[in-house]
Amino acid sequence: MPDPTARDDAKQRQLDRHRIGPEGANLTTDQGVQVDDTDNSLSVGERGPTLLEDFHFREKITHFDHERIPERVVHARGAGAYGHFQPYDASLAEFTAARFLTDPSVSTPVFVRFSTVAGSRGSADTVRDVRGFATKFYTDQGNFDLVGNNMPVFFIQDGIKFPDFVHAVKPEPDSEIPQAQSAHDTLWDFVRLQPETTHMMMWLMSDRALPRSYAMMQGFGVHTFRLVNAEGRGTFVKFHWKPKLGTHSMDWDETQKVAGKDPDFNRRVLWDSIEAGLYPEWELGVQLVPEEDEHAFDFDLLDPTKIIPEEQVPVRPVGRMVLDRNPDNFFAETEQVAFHTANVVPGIDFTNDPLLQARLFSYLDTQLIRLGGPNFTQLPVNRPVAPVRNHHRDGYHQSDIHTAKSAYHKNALSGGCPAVVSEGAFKHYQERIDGNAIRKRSASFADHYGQATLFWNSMADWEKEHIVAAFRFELGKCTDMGVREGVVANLANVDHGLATQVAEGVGVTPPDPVPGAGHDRSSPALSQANAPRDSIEGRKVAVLVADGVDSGAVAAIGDALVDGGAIPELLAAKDGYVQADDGGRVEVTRALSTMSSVLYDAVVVPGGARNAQALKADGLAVHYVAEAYKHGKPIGLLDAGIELLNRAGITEVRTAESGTLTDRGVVTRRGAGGDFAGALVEALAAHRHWNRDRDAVVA
Ligand code: HDD
Repeated sequence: MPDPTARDDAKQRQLDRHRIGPEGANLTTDQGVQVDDTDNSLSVGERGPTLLEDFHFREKITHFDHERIPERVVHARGAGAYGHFQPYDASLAEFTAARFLTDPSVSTPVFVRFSTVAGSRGSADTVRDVRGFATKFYTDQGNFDLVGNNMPVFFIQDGIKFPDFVHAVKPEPDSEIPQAQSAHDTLWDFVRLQPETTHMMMWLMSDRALPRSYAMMQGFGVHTFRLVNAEGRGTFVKFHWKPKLGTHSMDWDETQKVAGKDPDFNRRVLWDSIEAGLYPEWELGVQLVPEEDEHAFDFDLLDPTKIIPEEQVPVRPVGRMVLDRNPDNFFAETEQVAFHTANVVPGIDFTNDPLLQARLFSYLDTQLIRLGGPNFTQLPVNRPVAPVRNHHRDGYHQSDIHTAKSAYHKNALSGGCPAVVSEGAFKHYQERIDGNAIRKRSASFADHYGQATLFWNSMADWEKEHIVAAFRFELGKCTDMGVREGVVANLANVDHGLATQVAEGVGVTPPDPVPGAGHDRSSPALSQANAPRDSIEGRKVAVLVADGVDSGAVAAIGDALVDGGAIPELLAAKDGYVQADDGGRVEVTRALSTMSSVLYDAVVVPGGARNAQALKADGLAVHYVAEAYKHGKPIGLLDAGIELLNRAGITEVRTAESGTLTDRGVVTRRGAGGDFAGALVEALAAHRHWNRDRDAVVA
């Protein structure tokens, strides 16, 4: 059950003052005048022209006409939630003066918005894309925004290229095709001509671009930031979010189907899990680098196309974030929230990463037009809980009433207030800089391939297969053969085997090996194969039922799944109920036809001879099994239910003769032996089972 105490924080109390409900109210105009008819406009006679003096009509239509604001130029599609963050202890105080990171008694309210990058506001959630992971901490020292992504590097090194990159990835300008896709000529033309994109493209072609849910993806601040302690000493820092549920992804074929079956898939899962009290949770971690080690790496800390391998600098746990409240109004909160990398609090500062420096300009600038003027910080979702006092005045949508006569510093008329004080104020880090104005990238940013190779080397075999398949898909959609050739030639700098496999798939001559390219280093932390696999929380399981189903088995499986925090749903040919083998009724959650196997993490077929017979004869039920197999999902089958495997064309799997057996993530049981539910839970926690001949199955 949702924990109501979690919602009583300074931010929620502030928002309460703005929340308005309809209860017991009468309909009025915006001027508060009651309205007795909002269905008929005022006209001359029953069939005559409408009168201009109908102020209610005019106001209603005018307001409607102005309901839309520009969508975000990137990250337009998103979903958000409130929660709170709390540090584990005070150990970071040695490095930062930021109270919210160092006082374990302080729980800081947060608002998080997850997003895709390329698609429009109404585009599908499960496209191949980077996911935004932006967190606003409403700290008592002011707002701190950590505007990150679910991938730790970025496409470009200098923000001046950002408009070029975005123009390349967005739909092509003549036809506005394709929507929310990277598989088109202009993106890959940009990529082949900008080798600094290579490392990020490896991430984008990996399963990281297809997260199973927002609660199952990592977050990264990407840039190297700076922590500053009370004495003014700086330490370089990279921020990491690690999900409690582990980092898990979907299958590419599956995500494409989900985009049609449920375009709101990720948004819905986030919403539903919070409503169900299954609160998404992440651990904040930091990688710390002392300033004297700035040049101790074979890459530049200021280069946003590079990670610091976790094996080199471990991620130090700092605290925990839980999201426990959905917004009340999507537009007011999720759409109007405004994040900005420049929103920092004492104890956190910037570095000279040229991508970060560009962002420090861009976010405020874009918000001025998107939110219509300089007062968007007063919108409820954006308002800090720390007091705001300054001499900013006027502008569109000013909603504060400043009572002072003096709107300037220095003043004596208001007793010198608001006062400029040193104690508790933000003090910019005093870095000594000396140089000429110059348009030139540092030579220390020049290696575009070393970490792309590191990423490739770190992947499990199945992850490599998925990356090759993704490159083939994306380049296979490019109509310009020169684009395909250019990308493949570039990949030869990462790994010759990778380049060759991609080339063979897209009809391009495999490139010659590049002398000196590649190395044999790896970083196990980069592989999703090494993510924790000890929880089934939030997983959805389709239990297929028909008349004659073994109701005892249905109940036992349901209990085991619910105990672990999973969500079983009973699907039948029709809504309502089915007649169980013992004559009782089994309630159906939904009709098979309203859902799809791609909306579940596993499919289970309980026993019962009549049940199995009916499901075998139902092509849709059989398709659930076949498709789940194709997408690597656990399948559980009991007794007569096992027959569905054959019907689905799955022949390579060994099934139980008696007792329980798991093979390739398919759990079967005949008779009474073994712990079927336990084996199913284990297979579900493992997430996906790629050791199958998935291509042999028609689905
Ligand atoms: Fe950005 C939005 C993340 C580079 C300019 N960005 C935006 C959002 C996220 C990121 C998560 C959505 C925030 C929300 O939910 O409202 N952006 C990143 C990351 C980057 C990055 C992790 C590289 C490390 N961005 C980047 C550059 C520029 C921008 C280099 C421009 C020079 N980003 C913007 C923007 C957006 C934005 C145009 C669009 C809407 C907004 O800011 O408020 O200003």
